[in-house]
Amino acid sequence: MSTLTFLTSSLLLASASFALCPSATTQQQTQLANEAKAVLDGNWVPQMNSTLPSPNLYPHQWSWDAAFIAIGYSHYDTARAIDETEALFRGQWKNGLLPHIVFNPATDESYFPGPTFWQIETSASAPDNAATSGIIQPPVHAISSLSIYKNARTTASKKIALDHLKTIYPKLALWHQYLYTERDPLNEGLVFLRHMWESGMDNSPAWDAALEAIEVTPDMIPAYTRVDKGKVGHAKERPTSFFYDRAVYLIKLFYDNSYDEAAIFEKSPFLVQDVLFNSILSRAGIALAEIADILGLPEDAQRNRERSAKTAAAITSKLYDPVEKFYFNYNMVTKSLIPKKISGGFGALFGAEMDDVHVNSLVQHLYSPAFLGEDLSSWTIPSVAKNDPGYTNTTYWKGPAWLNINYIVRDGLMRKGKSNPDALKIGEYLKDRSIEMIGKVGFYEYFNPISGTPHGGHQFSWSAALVIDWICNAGTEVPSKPSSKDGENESLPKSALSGVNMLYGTVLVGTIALIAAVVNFVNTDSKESEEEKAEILELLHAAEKKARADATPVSGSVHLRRRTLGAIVRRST
Ligand code: 9WN
Repeated sequence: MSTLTFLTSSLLLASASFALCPSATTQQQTQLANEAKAVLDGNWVPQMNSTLPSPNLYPHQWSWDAAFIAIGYSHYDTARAIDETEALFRGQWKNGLLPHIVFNPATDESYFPGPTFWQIETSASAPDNAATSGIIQPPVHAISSLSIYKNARTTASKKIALDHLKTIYPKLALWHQYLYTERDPLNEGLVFLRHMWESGMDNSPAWDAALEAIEVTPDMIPAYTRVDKGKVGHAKERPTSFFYDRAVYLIKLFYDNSYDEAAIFEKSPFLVQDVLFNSILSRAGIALAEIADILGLPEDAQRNRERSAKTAAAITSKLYDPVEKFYFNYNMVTKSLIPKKISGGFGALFGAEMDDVHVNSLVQHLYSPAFLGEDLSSWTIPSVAKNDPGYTNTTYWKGPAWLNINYIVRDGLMRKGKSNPDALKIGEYLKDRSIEMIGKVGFYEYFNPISGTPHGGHQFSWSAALVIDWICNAGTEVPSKPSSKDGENESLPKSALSGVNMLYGTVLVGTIALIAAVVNFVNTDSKESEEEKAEILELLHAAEKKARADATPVSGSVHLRRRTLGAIVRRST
């Protein structure tokens, strides 16, 4: 690397650290994006090279969390987005299984089930140098790696993102290969899940009937102690002991069978095909094909597209119920659809093959009182239909709204609803209302869908990451007052706004100093091409523009900074 290239890289990366969300159109958006950034940066654990989902509840790295988190980082710190992804893949099993948790050895005991409980050493496929769980989560990863590449804004970050694609592609391909071979024994294009946690929507009422069919007595499972209940506001918001007993029962079944997928498929009482998981897989397959194209691997790209299309078609042919006009999960043990209307059903919009009738049937469901209401009175999509007997406002995946689901459904509505104005309207609504809610109450894990009040873990990373993605990708209005139509007595707490703008200003000053140093260098190094110099100068102009836009009254030195930047740019042109 030449000296100038090195300096250019430093400059580009440094400038990226303050140029968060150039597309933000209001001061409120800029502030919220900066607060979100502070959440992610606060949850970053350098020793693990990864980010905690939430500091009080989840002390390790989780799989789909890491993918959403990397999407957030991709807008301001390409290197960290890559670190996050690569840390997760260090836990990948030899057969391609990407575990739902990669454990942080420093905090082994603060989460149940911890690393020893999984007994992954019973499998010949377990990784040699990482402590992990033995189950999976939705495969958002190819989507996030592609986002890292697409969102890289500078030449230097684009280069490291391309290197990342080269490194990660074989691992992603192995991950998808595992899903399509080990988890699709009937070759339907639909993978099966063997644990509720694999869905990411852990205690959804969709699993209640399957769990009730599993007889568990204390002598059948190892003794265990939960640590989650004392860590949230109300223990009743967490899953029940009935649920945990069955979660543990299944883990024991896995290690008793050395994590052999064929044996588990034969013996497990819990085997489901999940709409959301498969829909994400289908979309991730397209992302994987795009990555293969970027890397010049047309045959791989073709194979990924074909597999993705098969999954997309199978979701609609097997999981769409034309009578209920909804997408349902499928119980492979009872060989029947699970007639529970949950938010994951709308996940079909993200990756299933649909015609206008399917899209419209989901849009009508969203407008129904069971979900958002005709007047769109709910804050965001509840995780379960409000008229389901298993619905509650505050218990985890039994009713509360989760930001990642709203993000996925919103994306699907905008893509699949191009000729359906109602779909586009709800899509916009979901984004605006989610941002409004977070701006008001903070970056929590889940939310009462009726009142918008926050629950579960606080400083929740994917809530922060996805807000960054929304604001950086489009620039959404953040109304100052929520137009809540509370259906309950809960009231919205004030947002815990932080002083990130101060920090922001400090970073800006440091960056300007670096810019000055580089400009001096550019002017004296005649060996470098005019093209490279032009690139740096273009960056300087962009940096000045950005600094002007971002300058806020919190700092008294704004005018000085503007003058300094102006002088630097003039001197160099
Ligand atoms: C079990 C980390 C994870 C999320 C899941 C969410 C919750 C864990 C738990 O937290 O699950 O994996 O202990 O409840 O349900 O989607 O990935 O944020």
